[in-house]
Amino acid sequence: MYGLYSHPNSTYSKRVHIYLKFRNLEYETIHVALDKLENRKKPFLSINPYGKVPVLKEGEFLLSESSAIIRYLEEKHKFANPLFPEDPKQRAILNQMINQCETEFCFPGSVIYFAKKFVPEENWEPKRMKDSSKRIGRHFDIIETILAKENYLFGNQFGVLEILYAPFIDHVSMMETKLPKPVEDWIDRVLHNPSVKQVLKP
Ligand SMILES: N[C@@H](CCC(=O)N[C@@H](CS)C(=O)NCC(=O)O)C(=O)O
Repeated sequence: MYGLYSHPNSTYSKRVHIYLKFRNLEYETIHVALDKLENRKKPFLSINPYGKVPVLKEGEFLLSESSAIIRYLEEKHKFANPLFPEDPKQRAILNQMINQCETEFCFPGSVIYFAKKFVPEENWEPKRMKDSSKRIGRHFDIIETILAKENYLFGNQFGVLEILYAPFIDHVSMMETKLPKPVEDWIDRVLHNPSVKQVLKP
């Protein structure tokens, strides 16, 4: 059975929980008390020297980075309906979109989320936060061109991108960005997916 080092408020961990539920893979959650900085100390630092969750455990094998974990499990299990296409060009496009999800949405989103959730307002960096909102707005305008025609971002079905976006779009109202209607409808569809709901709205 898999183990998943995780914390209930960790957006990146939630991605892997959603994936494991989506694939009905059996696993146990290993709680890491981020609030007590357990992740910054031994023994957790020998599990992930970067001190971050999630980390997948399979016997002696340890793997961090949410998207790498999902990719590994997908490749290992060879499901009948794989989330990564065989065709190298299609696969490359999906990997490109995964990177854009991280850099153009999750990273600027985390800047805003972290400030609003954990930093007193007098210590916010308004310019950085405004630039982050703008960057997210530009990203939404770009993905709108896909979502105006399709229900999901890749291959017109719920997939790895939706799993990676889900815990972050759950906080989209914090990001002070105008949502194009197709993006708003997509967010609604993603947040109503049964595996997503199981993790985000248990
Ligand atoms: N790129 C990593 C990011 C993981 C990450 O930033 N995890 C956060 C929780 S959401 C964490 O463990 N933070 C603890 C810390 O940085 O001290 C991934 O995709 O898994």
